[in-house]
Amino acid sequence: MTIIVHTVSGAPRAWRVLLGLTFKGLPYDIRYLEASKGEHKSPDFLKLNPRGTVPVMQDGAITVRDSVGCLAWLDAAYPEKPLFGHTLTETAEIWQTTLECCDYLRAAGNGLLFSILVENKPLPASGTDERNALDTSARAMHAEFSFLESLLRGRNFLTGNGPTAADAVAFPEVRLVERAVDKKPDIMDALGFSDTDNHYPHVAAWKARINALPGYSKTAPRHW
Ligand SMILES: N[C@@H](CCC(=O)N[C@@H](CS)C(=O)NCC(=O)O)C(=O)O
Repeated sequence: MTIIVHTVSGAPRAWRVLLGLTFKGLPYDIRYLEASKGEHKSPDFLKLNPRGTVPVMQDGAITVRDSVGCLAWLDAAYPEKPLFGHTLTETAEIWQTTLECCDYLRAAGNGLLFSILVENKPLPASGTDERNALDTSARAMHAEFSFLESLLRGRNFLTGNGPTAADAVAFPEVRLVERAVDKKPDIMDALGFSDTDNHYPHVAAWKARINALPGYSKTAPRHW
């Protein structure tokens, strides 16, 4: 039976699961929900996930919600090409990096990008409380990019030479920053994000490596 992933196109947390499936080389189908029509809040979808969020993954009779829950379940169900490592040492590093990215990288992204991409607000004037808060968020995101850059020195992926759950979680968060640079170049430039590939060359090479993986293009948001 083919694994089904319910998502909304461009949803970074659901993208994590699509990447995990791709890293493991497992076949899957995508069911796209239209967020603008509220399909992720429909009674039928709420039966699968009462929170009305994506991803939701189904494999036969099993339904799993929450992106990291899905990644962990995939390793339990399909142990080949593990996303969480072969050895206890690898597993420790992958889990800690995965959860650090879930906490700190995602929080930095929310702080930086909500007003820019979701609320569509202009850059607040210098010296205002709103601008100070955005500058603080930008510094937090630069710190997270520097953290990823340091992990990637001398390695192809965040925790070693093959892609793992940590890469599946971090990559969509990083691509979301890149999307903001594409959509709002002036604002992102003012916040120091115009030239991230030169500032963070290991992150840039890592992104290119993930882009080049077989099956990557099926995971990529349709409208980005
Ligand atoms: N912790 C959850 C978060 C899921 C989540 O926030 N999904 C977003 C898309 S990336 C969503 O469905 N948002 C719609 C909403 O909250 O109504 C996970 O990792 O799966």
